[in-house]
Amino acid sequence: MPGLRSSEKKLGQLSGIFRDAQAFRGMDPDTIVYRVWWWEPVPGGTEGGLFWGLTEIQPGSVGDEYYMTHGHRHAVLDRAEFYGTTVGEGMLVLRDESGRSWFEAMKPGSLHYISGRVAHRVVNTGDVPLRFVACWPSDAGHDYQIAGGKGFGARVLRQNGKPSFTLTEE
Ligand code: M6P
Ligand code: ZN
Repeated sequence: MPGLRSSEKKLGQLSGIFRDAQAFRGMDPDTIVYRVWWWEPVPGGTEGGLFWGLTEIQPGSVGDEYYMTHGHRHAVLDRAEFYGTTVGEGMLVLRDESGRSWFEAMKPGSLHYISGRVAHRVVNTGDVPLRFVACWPSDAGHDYQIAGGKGFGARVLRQNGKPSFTLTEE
């Protein structure tokens, strides 16, 4: 089908986003953290179209911080997005422009509406691959600066064997 794409994100491409730099340096940079398959039925930037994607995040952690997506907000700021979880357990970490950070629990069947202007990142807190589908406007684009290592104001860390959402100063 025209416009079908896929990409994989390896640890080495996620340098700076995990808190424990020492643990990160001790890991294989070729380890795949997540893969995305998506369909762009119209060219990127087209007003009024939609893209559809599937993301699969592996279970794992860097130190005590679970594997997660890089995270982004939309280049066209007011564009929204849906996420829907199909397999696994995780947390959708959100941050608005005022710097408020919060999360929504992800589990099979959970649906998440991400308003425009809100940065979003997904964390796999389970021990199986976390899969979610996404639908976003074809002219939304990605702005990765917001999450350039910091920017979410919150981290999901394993504490006493359980995920804990922790607000940070970053
Ligand atoms: C979802 C969508 C995509 C995004 C992907 C990975 O499938 O939101 O637009 O690219 O997740 O997230 P990121 O771009 O932050 O690596
Ligand atoms: Zn998005």
